[in-house]
Amino acid sequence: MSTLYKHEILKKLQQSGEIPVSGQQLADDFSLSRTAIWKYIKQLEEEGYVFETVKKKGYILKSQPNSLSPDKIKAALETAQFGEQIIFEEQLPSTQPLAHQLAQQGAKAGTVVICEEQTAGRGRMQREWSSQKGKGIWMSVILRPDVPPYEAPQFTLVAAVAIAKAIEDVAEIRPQIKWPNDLLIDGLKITGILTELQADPDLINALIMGIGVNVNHETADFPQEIQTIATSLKIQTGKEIDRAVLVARILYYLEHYSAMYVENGFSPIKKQWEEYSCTIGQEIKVTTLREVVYGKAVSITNDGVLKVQLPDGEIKHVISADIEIKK
Ligand code: BTX
Repeated sequence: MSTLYKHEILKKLQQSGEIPVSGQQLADDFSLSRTAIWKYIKQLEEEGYVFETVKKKGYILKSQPNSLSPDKIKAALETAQFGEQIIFEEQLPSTQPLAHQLAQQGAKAGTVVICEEQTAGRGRMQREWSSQKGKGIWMSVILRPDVPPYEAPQFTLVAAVAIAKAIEDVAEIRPQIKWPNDLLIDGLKITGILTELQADPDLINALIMGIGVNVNHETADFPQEIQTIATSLKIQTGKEIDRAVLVARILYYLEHYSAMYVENGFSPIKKQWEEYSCTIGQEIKVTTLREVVYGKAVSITNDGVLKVQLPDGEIKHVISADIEIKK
């Protein structure tokens, strides 16, 4: 049986809401027999979907499993290409190495590696990223932008805008972006982004965009050492969020904004970035590989570089660093 038909049938039933869709209508829409439609419905039931069958009227989708199955993500997708290929695993050490491997083997732009649990999830500079089973979105997306390698860091900012917009749509809460790679709600970390590169000196072969979003955690689900710095969408909104729908929305905006970046550079996205930013105007501590400086974040440039005014008035351009916002 074709998975393509399965998620198209699912999409129809999702869109129809409380209005029943008849087996005959589905059969006509997809040029399948009614028996084939019935088999697809049974298969979906085995995966945890619950349907109400209304006599002589058809099926109503009553509930969906809060899983990250590719079928479910694809049923919610509204992209041209992103998410066409989804590699799903229950457990991985990290989604990044597998995505790197697939990119080297020629995987298309928009290929997604996603899992329910990471046992060795990582942040920048080999820091740990806690990736609790069934609670969050732990995924890597392969991008193949036609831009020079020195522009790679700007994709972190592009992704931050894409994820912020997706969270706002799906969870109805507005996150803030802390330059360069964190999304915060109420000052606590909800999302981390890890952008890694496969490149020749003047050509990007692939960008591996690692995205971690804390979705349905309770505070006690986080390891003790990050309970005071991390939060989840459920903690913040009081609602259980459908992770597959959020994945689909992130892919939608990631496709949109990364194409916009390749076409027109960062400047058209900068305004959106600034609207979500909690960094600009703040006194910050900047830690780079070489030094620690204090100053005021004054703006970001059209290239996504952070401009920091030091106490003596000098303006420092920061390309890559960790920052801490001083209260
Ligand atoms: P980062 O280096 O900016 O942040 C890592 C720091 O964040 C940790 O040192 C810890 O203090 C804190 N932290 C760890 N886990 C969490 C969490 N779940 N929520 C909030 N704070 C946390 C950020 O790096 C980039 C993270 C990317 C994660 C994705 S998940 C999919 C992909 N696979 C993979 O291994 N990493 C990426």
